[in-house]
Amino acid sequence: MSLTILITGATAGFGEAIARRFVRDGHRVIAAGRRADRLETLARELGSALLAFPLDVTDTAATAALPGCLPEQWRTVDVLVNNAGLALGTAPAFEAGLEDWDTMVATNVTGLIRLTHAMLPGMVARDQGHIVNISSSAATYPYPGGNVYGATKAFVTQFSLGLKADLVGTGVRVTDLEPGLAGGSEFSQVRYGGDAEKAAAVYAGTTPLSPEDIAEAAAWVIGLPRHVNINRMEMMPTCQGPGPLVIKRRDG
Ligand code: NDP
Ligand code: 8X3
Repeated sequence: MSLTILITGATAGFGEAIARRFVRDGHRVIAAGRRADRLETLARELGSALLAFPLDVTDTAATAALPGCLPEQWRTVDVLVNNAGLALGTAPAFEAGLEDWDTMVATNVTGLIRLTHAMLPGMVARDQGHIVNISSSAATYPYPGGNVYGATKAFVTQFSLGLKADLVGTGVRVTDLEPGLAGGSEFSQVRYGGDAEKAAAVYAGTTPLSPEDIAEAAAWVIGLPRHVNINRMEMMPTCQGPGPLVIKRRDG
């Protein structure tokens, strides 16, 4: 069955890979993101199954206008993939910039809940839909310098579970995808303010998850029969795993 799928953050990384995958699978994709030129390039490449839809998820007026501001034949959104998000910096909390914290909260938390708020009523009225939220392993496993980023993702995971609780009795599904170390996207470049060397070092000597791996997971969860809901999916590359709790020992 061909679905209409709105993906935020489709200009790069996971979102772009998910958009490509879903079009390949025969779905119609509304590709959202701030960089309109990239969306247009994607639309030219993928054809009429993809609608380029410039959107900043922190723009409250723009998100509130959804889905009514979409072209009429694109308004019935079956699946919302809340993928847009970012980490800014790895400084400890006592050195981090408030502006970075505000941007992460505005994008990863407020943008995501506003998009969801805009799209849910239609899904419930149609008794069919699927919210796929892109959280992170950082939601569960804290690490130094992950402070607000990890907290925003913990919010996403808990919000997903709360949505699932509210939607019992409707035909609307909710899935929280929680990837660990993933390369092939702009994530680390953005986190390190464009420092390509630092960004590359994150993946040195590893085989991280790829955007296509995340797209595979997204394709699987939305393709399952309607009575099956994957609540959470934590995925890591084989080379990654949780570590022991850190202990600072006194000298001597
Ligand atoms: P990328 O930086 O490659 O992609 C992030 C996307 O989010 C871009 O398309 C960007 O588009 C978009 N975006 C950022 N801010 C906004 C905004 N205000 N409004 C609309 N779109 C926005 O990173 P990834 O693909 O790796 O990350 C995608 C998601 O996956 C994020 O939520 C991230 O936290 C999460 N994640 C990433 C992991 C990783 O290791 N890479 C692991 C686990 C989770 P544009 O700038 O054009 O607006
Ligand atoms: C991105 C993965 O480990 O950098 O969410 O937080 S991590």
